Amino acid sequence: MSKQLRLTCLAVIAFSLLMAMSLVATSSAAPPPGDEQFGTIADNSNAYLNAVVSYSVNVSGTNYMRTSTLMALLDDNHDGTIGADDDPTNDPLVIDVRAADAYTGTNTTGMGAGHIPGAIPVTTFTYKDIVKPANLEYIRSQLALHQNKTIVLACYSGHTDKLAEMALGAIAQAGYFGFPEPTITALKWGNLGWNSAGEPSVLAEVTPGTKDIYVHTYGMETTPHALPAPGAYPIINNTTSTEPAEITRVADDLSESATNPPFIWPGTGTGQVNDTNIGNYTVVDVRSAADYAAGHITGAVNIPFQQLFAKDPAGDYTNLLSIDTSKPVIVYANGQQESNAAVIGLNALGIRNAGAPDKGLRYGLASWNYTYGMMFLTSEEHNYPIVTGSAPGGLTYSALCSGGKPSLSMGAPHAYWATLSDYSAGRLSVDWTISNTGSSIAYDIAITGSTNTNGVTVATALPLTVANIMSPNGSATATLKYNIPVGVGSWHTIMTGSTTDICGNSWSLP
Ligand SMILES: [Ca+2]
Ligand SMILES: [Ca+2]
Repeated sequence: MSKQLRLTCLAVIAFSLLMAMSLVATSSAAPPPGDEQFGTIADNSNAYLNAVVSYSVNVSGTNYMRTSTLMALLDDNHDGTIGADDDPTNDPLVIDVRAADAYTGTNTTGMGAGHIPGAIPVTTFTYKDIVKPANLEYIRSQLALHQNKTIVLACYSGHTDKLAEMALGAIAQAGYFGFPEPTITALKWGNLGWNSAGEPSVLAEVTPGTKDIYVHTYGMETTPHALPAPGAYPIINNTTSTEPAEITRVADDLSESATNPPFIWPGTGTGQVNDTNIGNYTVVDVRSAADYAAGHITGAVNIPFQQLFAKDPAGDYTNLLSIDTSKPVIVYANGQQESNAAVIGLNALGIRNAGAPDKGLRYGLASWNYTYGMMFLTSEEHNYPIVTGSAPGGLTYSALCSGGKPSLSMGAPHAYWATLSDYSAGRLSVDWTISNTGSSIAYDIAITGSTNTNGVTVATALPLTVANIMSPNGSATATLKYNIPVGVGSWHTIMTGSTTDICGNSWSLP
């Protein structure tokens, strides 16, 4: 067992000022031009999809880690068990993004008999929650134990972990975890590839060499289709934060729908896609140009996913804007993994039909026409060790956190009466600019208290969260309201705040 290093700090940022009250005309903030958040999200999505990783890359260029590679890292002495005689220093951080009963092993009906030894669950469970602040805090605290860790996300069968991977990868590219950025990848075929004991019947092999889901032979063609003329930029105004990581985080978080999963099955059932209704959809093939030329779903356009979020030489996101969103959008690749990497980013950017989120083709091209695409191979299935129970594993390394620290400063107050009723009640609004003047990223920035002279009190409930993340030199605005007694024209105020650093250390200010 290791003990995490705890730092204590007493940075004095008490400040005093003489504030003159004045009546300021106010108006609501102007909407953003429209493509500022769009560009931030697209650029970080693009950076992630083009990031070089050191593990396996499949035929379409999508990164993942094979279960045999993970086992070799965990079972260093190759004795078939993962134990004290293995070397923990090269272990990746495995994050299980399945439901709680699958992690604990109480779900025995499917791929839910337990988890990979050492894997940690997301705290609120399932892939959709990966970029919630609580989970990011948890992952950050685990990474802080060893900042060079590779993150390996593991779901049931290797599909939803690619959704989580894209969301997590894009905000990591935006600087959420600080530097160095962790390498993030997903486990090929998920827990099914790790231990296939709970393989669902839908994946059972009926015809040798095939699986049940691959029985369709829907239409394919080799005729290329040109992209239509680009449309307008969607307006994205999800957050008032100007932090690239927070803008990306919120957009990726909002792109997940609890009731409308981002995939569509090939078939003739309700809500499924097949030969006869494929024309009702915009179909985007995100494989390579060579794969597309060799055969693609009838009517599909081709944008390789490495180019999907990229700018053209003129600085426009022409590929993204060329996706026809007048119809629901289906994205596919050889397997579902590759298309899922794109689906989250597209939905986050609002490149989607107004009535439906973009969806990946379930199990990829192989389930549309089993003579194409990437089959689930029996050789990918293993029966590696699993453990049950709810106690998270996680890393057991000595604390390696060192280096810079965040520091908060406050300034440039702007005082105004927000409303007529505030004016009548003597409730003054003050916008504070809160900056990180330290040398590392500040997290969970909050105003925790305020003392004031001349009978002035704070009307806003404290603590007040200012931001989830703030880069060095970054800043955010927080508005506090003050009760001003009649006759008071100025007062002194002192505020206290708190933040945490990359290592999870808490800092109180002053
Ligand atoms: Ca190891
Ligand atoms: Ca071993």
